[in-house]
Amino acid sequence: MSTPIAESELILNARGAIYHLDVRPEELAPTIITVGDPDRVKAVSKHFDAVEGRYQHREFVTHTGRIGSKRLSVVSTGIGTDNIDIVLNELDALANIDFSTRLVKEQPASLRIIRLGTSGSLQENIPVDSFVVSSHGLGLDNLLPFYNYHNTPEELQLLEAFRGQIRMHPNAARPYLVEASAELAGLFTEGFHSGITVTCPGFYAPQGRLLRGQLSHPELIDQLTGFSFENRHITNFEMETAGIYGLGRVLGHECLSISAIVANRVRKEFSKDGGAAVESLISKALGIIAA
Ligand code: R1P
Ligand code: URA
Repeated sequence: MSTPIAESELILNARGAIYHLDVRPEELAPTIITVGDPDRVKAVSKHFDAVEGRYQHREFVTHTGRIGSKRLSVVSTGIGTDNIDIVLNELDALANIDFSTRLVKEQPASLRIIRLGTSGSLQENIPVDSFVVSSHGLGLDNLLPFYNYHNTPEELQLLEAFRGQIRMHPNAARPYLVEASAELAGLFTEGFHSGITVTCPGFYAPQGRLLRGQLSHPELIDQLTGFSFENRHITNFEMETAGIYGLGRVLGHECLSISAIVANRVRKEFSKDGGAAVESLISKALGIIAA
């Protein structure tokens, strides 16, 4: 027999909505688009035929509506896997916990969670303004080790190859790796590059970028670009994908991360109009999601 989840763990506000997102269970759709930038939420929901609700608390903006008969929510996560911990757990709670009894529902629901973000390319032939589907999220952050999760034998092989080829600083977190939802990845093939996405715990030194000072791992970009195992390569890096894939694995959700490339770190180029690239990714992805 299960016990109700305590008020300190499942935190609900005065309108019965979950603490950080300020969303109630009936206000969330089963297909969810996540974006980093709160302003990007309206750039997604402007494509909806109808918006049924808008919610906001801190950097977490949610719009729920529909395209045709497909009900969708778009949620901003802000930046980083620490925020992903909050967003994925609260989305899961909305779907899988009965807020009136505080009990976990007997039949778990699996959400479809698709990140539409921006990213830096690590390959010369993946130019700015192109799109990358993350076949795997490889986390250099420290989120997933706080959870119990399982890896497939293929994931462990790839991870071992990474750990063998790329020696992280001795005080860095131990890298982890989780594969995308094969079902979702299969929908996004034409017009998308695909490869391993490295998720970093920062934008500057953790992505080999430095404005002042010194890097502890100056070879990081070259090593990530050169990684190869059984014809798999690292295509790009950003700051959320591995956390989304990892918590998707822990909580039983189908997850996919797609990025518009705004920087190419090999060619040292930055998009002249990243906003247009993101707009174009949103239109293309929504066409596929709502089909
Ligand atoms: C850094 O500028 C941010 O951009 C990328 C990174 O993952 C990080 O969140 O994604 P978003 O544009 O979706 O926020
Ligand atoms: N987002 C990142 O995290 N890195 C980049 O280089 C561009 C976007």
